[in-house]
Amino acid sequence: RNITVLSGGVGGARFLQGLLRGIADGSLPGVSPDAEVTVVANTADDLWIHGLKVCPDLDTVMYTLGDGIDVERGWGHADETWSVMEELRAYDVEPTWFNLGDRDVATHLVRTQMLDAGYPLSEVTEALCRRWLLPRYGHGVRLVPMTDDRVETHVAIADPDSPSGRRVVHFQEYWVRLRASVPAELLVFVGLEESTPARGVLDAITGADLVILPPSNPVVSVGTILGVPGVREALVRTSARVVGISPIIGGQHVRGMAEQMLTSIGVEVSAAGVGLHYGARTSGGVLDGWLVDSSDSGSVGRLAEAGIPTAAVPLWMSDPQTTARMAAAAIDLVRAP
Ligand code: GDP
Ligand code: FO1
Ligand code: CA
Repeated sequence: RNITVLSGGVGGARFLQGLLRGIADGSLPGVSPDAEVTVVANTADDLWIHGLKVCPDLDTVMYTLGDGIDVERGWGHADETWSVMEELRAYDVEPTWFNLGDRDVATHLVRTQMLDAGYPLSEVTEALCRRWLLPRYGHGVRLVPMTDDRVETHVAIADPDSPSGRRVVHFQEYWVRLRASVPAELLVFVGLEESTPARGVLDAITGADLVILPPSNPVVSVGTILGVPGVREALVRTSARVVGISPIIGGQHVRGMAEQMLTSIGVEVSAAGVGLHYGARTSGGVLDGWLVDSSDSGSVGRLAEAGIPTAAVPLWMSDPQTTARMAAAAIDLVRAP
């Protein structure tokens, strides 16, 4: 059983904890405990800062599945210290709005020196995962970046001082410094159209029995992965069933900035809006099935009419066991009869 998950950071990582729990305890219908999971992670959040390459979604998945994550923050290490940041501030070196923990800095130092030595990001990720994933999951879990090429989400925001009335900031500045408090007037995915899927990404999709779109940000996490040339085509042609899970519950995101991102691209901020945005595979989209939260059960009819079989189940990922039940419902929805 090969399962491929297209993931962002916190939402995708939480979902993966449940999926892996369900695989381990054999509670997923038709999924054997030796099922292998390939995680294709978004890299458009990545940021070069203080000379270091930071890959937030890769690191959030890696630290979460490796039990090194700070659970409350959802990013960076647990029991972190901030001496490097204190020293950068003492030198008055900007930007200081992006916080790098001392332990986290070591990850970025290893990654940056391997990139400088010519290793592609996918091989760097594999090396880092020898510490975080291999001892725990063996070859049951593989984490790959969507591409080895540099891709960055940038956001155009209003700026009265600029002749164009706008200025562009990196996604991380939009989220971390601005807290997505101003409208994202335009999203620019720098380098995405020129990027190529990392080694193994297309095979992971075409060779899977099941592909899952977890409740990650549909625009800047899953959307960017779908935007890597070749990925969408692989999803349409794969013999795998493709099932998605809504990150929007009751018309709101659970955390983060999906509301702002969906609004920016003109997609309705609702479980149905996101499902229709991904589209039914039978009409050129990617979904064979879509999970909405019980509170959104009213949208099941609208989605079914659009050719998207939909189920309404609890979608709050409060703990891995609960999330495992959500994963089971997703698998059940698209299981071959
Ligand atoms: P990021 O890269 O760190 O922003 O993480 P992702 O893109 O993987 O996931 C972010 C999305 O996860 C947000 O849009 C949230 O609405 C969604 N999310 C977080 N927790 C939950 C949850 O418990 N249930 C559901 N359905 N979505 C969630
Ligand atoms: N998120 C914040 O809200 N504040 C931060 O200072 C911050 C630093 C940071 C450092 C490394 C890293 O891997 C992630 C970090 N994040 C931080 C989260 C980051 O903004 C993620 O990209 C978001 O969760 C959206 O994906
Ligand atoms: Ca992210």
